[in-house]
Amino acid sequence: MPKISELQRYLIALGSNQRHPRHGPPTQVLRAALAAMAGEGLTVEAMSPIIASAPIGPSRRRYANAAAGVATTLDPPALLALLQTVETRFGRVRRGQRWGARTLDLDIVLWSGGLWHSKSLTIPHPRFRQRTFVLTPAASVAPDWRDPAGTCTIRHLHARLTRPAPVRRASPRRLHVGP
Ligand code: PH2
Ligand code: MG
Ligand code: MG
Repeated sequence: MPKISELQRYLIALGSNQRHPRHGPPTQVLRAALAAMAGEGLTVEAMSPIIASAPIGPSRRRYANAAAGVATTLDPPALLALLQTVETRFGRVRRGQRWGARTLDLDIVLWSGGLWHSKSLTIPHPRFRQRTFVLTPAASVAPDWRDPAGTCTIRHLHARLTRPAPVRRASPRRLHVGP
């Protein structure tokens, strides 16, 4: 583990699919969340455009998603604790339902230190390579950041995931005509 005084960089994925009584719709929740993170001492170095995405999982409401590059001296567990405090302050209630509707979700996707694994936190985020709603904003703030568990850049992972599927040729089959 690097010395705690060293600057760490993280890529954070932001998501919301519920209004907040004061901040308003999900896009505004994400903007306010970013301000709250900066207020907690994180240096927000880059923020992607906010995209709308179709929900994955049981919730039927569309999400607002974004990605931010942040710098801090906090180590991964300390940053996770801070992000969870911000989520709670935004009224996030953990009902135990996996992937249920949420006012605010802040996930650590990548860390400049590479890999992290503990009971409560895995970096890189285990599903980020399959999530367009993470990779699209991530590609706009950190296209050259390499997946430490592989060799691909975010740009590459994004291109691979969003490339149109090749046109499949129908296999030549004989037509059966007649009785
Ligand atoms: N987050 C989830 C589950 N499903 N779907 C979209 N489109 N965006 C999300 O941020 C999202 C999701 C769990 O955190
Ligand atoms: Mg999430
Ligand atoms: Mg989360």
